[in-house]
Amino acid sequence: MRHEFLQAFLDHPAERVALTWEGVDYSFGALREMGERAAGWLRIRNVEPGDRVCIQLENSVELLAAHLGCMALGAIRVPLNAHYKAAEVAPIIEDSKPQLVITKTPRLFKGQPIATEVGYAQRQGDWSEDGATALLFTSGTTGRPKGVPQTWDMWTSNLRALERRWQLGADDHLWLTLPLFHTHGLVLGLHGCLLRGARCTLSSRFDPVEPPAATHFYGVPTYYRRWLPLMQARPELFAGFKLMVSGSDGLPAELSDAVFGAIGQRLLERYGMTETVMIASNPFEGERRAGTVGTPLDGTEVRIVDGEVQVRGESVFGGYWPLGDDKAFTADGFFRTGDAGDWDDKGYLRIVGRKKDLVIVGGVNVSPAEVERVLSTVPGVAEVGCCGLPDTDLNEVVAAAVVPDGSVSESALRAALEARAQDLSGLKRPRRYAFVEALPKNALGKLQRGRLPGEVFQH
Ligand code: MLC
Ligand code: AMP
Repeated sequence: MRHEFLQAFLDHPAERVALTWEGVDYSFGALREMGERAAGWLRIRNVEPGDRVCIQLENSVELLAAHLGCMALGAIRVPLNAHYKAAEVAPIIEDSKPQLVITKTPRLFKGQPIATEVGYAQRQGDWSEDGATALLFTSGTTGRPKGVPQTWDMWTSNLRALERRWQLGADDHLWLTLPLFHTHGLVLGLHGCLLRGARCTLSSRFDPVEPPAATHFYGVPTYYRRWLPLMQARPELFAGFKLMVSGSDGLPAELSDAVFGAIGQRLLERYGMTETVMIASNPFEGERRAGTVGTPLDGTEVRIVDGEVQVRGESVFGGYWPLGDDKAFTADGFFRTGDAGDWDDKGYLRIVGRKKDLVIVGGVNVSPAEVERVLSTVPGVAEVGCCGLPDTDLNEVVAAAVVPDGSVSESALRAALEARAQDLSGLKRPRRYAFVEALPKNALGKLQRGRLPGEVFQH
C-alpha cells in the first residue's frame, strides 16, 4: 500500500518548483523522474524493497537522487554522517547490513558493495512502501551508535503537527543548509518540503552569508551565532524571512535576544530527538518565550518524572535497532529522553540540562564514552574521562581529562592523543586536554563526568 506521505508527494503539480540547487530549478515532476530512474539503477545493483542502503554524501542533488531512488523502490535509507571516519562507520555498517553503500570515501567501507556515484537507469519503483523508510543512527550514551527506525507514520504525523503549529504551506520557500544525515535537516527540512509541496533551496553547508530570497530557515544555535554580525550590520537582508527556527540544542536567551534586537524577529525554538521527531515547539503566532521550547505538539504527550522529560505519541519510535533497550521506555510506554526539564508558569517546557552523558557540539551529539574509548588506546594513558565545556561558537566542545601512566612525557602524550583523535570526526575531538592524577569517581569507582568541568577545567 502507498503511504499518504508518498501520495501527497506524487500529487504535487508536476511543473511546480521543488528544489533549487546551484542555481538550477528542479520541478516535482523532475524529482519523481529522478527517483524512478535512480530506483532502476538500484535494482541493477541488486537492491530490493526493504534492503538497507547507506548514503554517505554531502548535501547535493545527487544525495537527493539517492534518497528519492530508495523512496520509489521502498528501500530503507541509512544516512551516514559525511564527516565520519572508518571507526565511526564500522558499527553502523555492522548493525544495518546494507545491500549497497553510496559514498565518496570507499576506503572507509572495506568489503562492502560500494557505489561512488548515483546512477540512473530505466524508470522503476511504484512509491508503495508504507512502513519503515529510514534507519537513523544516533550517538548512544554507551559510545556505540544506536539505530532508530523511522516510519512514514512517525514523520507524517509529526510534520502535519508542525504544519499546523508553524502555519506552513505550499508557498513556503525553505533555505536548507542543515546536513541531510540528521533528523533536523532530513525530516523537518527536506521531507517537510516534499510533503507539503514547498520549495527548497539546498546548500552544501551553512555559511553565514547573505541568504537567498527564501521565506523560511531552520538552524542550530551556532548558525545564528555565526550570522549575528551580518544580522546586526545588514538587518534588511533578513526581512524576507517569515519564520526562522532554532533547535537541536538549547538556544541561549541572550542569543535569542541579540537576534531579536538585530532583525526584529524572535527565533522560534523547538525541541526534538531522532527517537521522537519533534516534541514541543513555540508558536508561530502568540508568545515565543526565550529560554523555553514551547508546548507539546499535537499527538505528543509530555510529562516530567523525577526531572526527566518523558514522551509518548504517534511520532515516537518503537525501539532501537537491532537490539532494543529495555530501559528506553517506561512500563506505560513513555520514552525516557534523558533530558532534564521543567514547566514555566505559562506551561511552556524548559530544557534545563541532561541526565544522559552526552555533549552536543554545534548541534551534533557526541558520546563522551566513545571519545574516551578511542583515547584510552593511546600508550601512556592510564585513564581518561571526557565532558562538555561551554563554547561561544559551538555551544559546547569536548574536553578530556587524562591520567598519564608516567611512561612518556606530557608533551609526547598530548601529541599522541591529538594524533589518535584524528580517528574521530572533527566535532568529537577534544578541544582541551588536562593531565590529572586521578579522575572524580563515586564510591563504586564509577567515573563522574559531571564533576570534570568544575574540578578539572575551571581554570
Ligand atoms: C562538521 N564536522 C563534523 C560535523 N560537521 N563532524 C561530525 N559531525 C558533523 N555534523 C567537523 C568537520 O569535518 C571538521 O573536521 C570540524 O568539524 C570543523 O569544525 P568547524 O569548522 O567549527 O565546523 P563546521 O564545519 O563549520 O561545522 C559546524 C556546524 C555543523 C555547526 C556548522 O556541524 C553543522 O551544520 N551542524 C548542524 C548539525 C545538525 O544538523 N544537527 C541536527 C541533529 S538532529 P576537520 O577534520 O576538518 O577538522 C537533532 C534533533 C533535533 O538534534 O532536535 O533537531
Ligand atoms: P539527536 O539525538 O541528535 O536527535 O539529539 C536530540 C537531543 O538534542 C535531545 O535529546 C536534546 O538533548 C537536544 N535538543 C534538541 N533540541 C533542543 C532544544 N531546543 N533545547 C535543548 N536541547 C535540545
